[in-house]
Amino acid sequence: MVEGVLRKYGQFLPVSSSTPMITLGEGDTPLVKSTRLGNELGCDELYFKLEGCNPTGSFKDRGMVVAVAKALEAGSKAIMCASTGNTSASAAAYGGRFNISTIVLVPKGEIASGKLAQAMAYGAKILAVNGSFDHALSLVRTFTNNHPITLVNSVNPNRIEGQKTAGFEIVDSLGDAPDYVFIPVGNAGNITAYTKGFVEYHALGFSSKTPKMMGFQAEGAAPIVLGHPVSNPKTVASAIRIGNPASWESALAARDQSGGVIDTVSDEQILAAYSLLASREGIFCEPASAAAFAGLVKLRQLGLGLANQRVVCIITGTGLKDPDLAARSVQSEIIEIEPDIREVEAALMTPTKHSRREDG
Ligand code: AN7
Repeated sequence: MVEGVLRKYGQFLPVSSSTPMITLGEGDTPLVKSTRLGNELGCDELYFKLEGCNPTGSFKDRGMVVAVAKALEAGSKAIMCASTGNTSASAAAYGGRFNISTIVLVPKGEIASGKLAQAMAYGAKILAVNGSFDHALSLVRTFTNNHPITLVNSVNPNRIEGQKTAGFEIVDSLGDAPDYVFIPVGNAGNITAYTKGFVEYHALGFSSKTPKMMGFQAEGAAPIVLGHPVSNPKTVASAIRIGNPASWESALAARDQSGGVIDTVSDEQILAAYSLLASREGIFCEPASAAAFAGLVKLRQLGLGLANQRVVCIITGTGLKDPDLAARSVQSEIIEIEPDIREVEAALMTPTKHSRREDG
C-alpha cells in the first residue's frame, strides 16, 4: 500500500487531528541515475527525479493532495485554479476522487491535449480563457476572493508545503542533499517548494548542506531573468508559458540564498534536451521538464565544473501529456510496409541514412 505524501511526511506538513489523510498515491517517485548523459557531460553523479510518475503525471499532485485535504478540512464547497494544464489535471483528479467541485481556468488553445483530456475526464468545470495563464490566474484570484471557494494554485501555501516533500525524498534517497538541483521555472512555486524542503531538512540535521538551486525559464517566457513581466509569453514549453510568476520573490530568494542561478534556455535547447532525455535515457518528459536538463547542458558548455558534483534534474511531468509535440519535433523514421516478411527483410536489411542518429 502506498502511503502518500500526507502520511509519509505528515509531521512536516500542516496536518492536524481533523485533516483527512487522503491520497491518490502521490510521491515516492523514482530518483534514477543517469546511464549515458551524465558521462557525456563529465558528471559522475547525475540523477533524474521522475515526477511524471505521480498519479496525474506531474509533480503537482504532491501539493494538490495537501491543498485539497485542507480545503476538505475547512468545509470548502469547491476548489479553483488557473493552469497551463498540469495543475488543472491534478486539481480535477483530487476533486473528483474526494468529491469536491473543481473549476479550472486555462488559456484557450494553449495547453497540451493530454492535460485538457484529463481535466475533462476527471469531471472539472473548465473555462477556456481567451488570454494567457497570467490573465487566468488574475481572474481566479479575484473570484476566490469574492466567493467561498478554495484557490489551489501555488499561491495557496498548502501547495508549497506538499511540494517540498520532493526535496525530502531526494535527501532520503541520497543520504544527503545534492550539490545542484536543476529545475524548470514557470509560476515559480516548485523552486520555492524544493528550497523550503531542503532548508527545513537541513535545519533538522538530515543533510549536511543545501543544494544550489538552478532554475530555468524559456527564453520567450523569462520574466524573472529579464526583471520584468512578459505580457505575451511564447515558448514551445506550454507548461511554463508564464509571464508574471506568482512566486517571483521567493524564486529570487531561493536563487540567492542557495548560491544558484535563474537563467534561460531557448526552445531549440529545450527540444534538443527533450529528445536526448528520451533517446539516451529512456525518459520521455514534457518540454517544460526538459528545460532543466537543457539548462545543465548550457551551463556545462559555458564551463560549469561538474566533476565530483552530485546533480539532480527534476523531471516535472510526463511527455505523454503532449504526444503531438513529439511527433512534430523528433526526427524519427517510420517505415510503412505490407504484412509480408519480405518487406520486413527489405526494410531492415537495407541500410538507411539515419537509422541511428548520433547528433541527438
Ligand atoms: C511540467 O499547471 O503552472 O514554476 O498551471 O507543468 O512551479 O510553476 C505548471 C508548471 C514545470 C513549472 N514543469 O513549475 C500549471 C503550471 C511542468 C509544469 C512547471 C510546470 P512552477
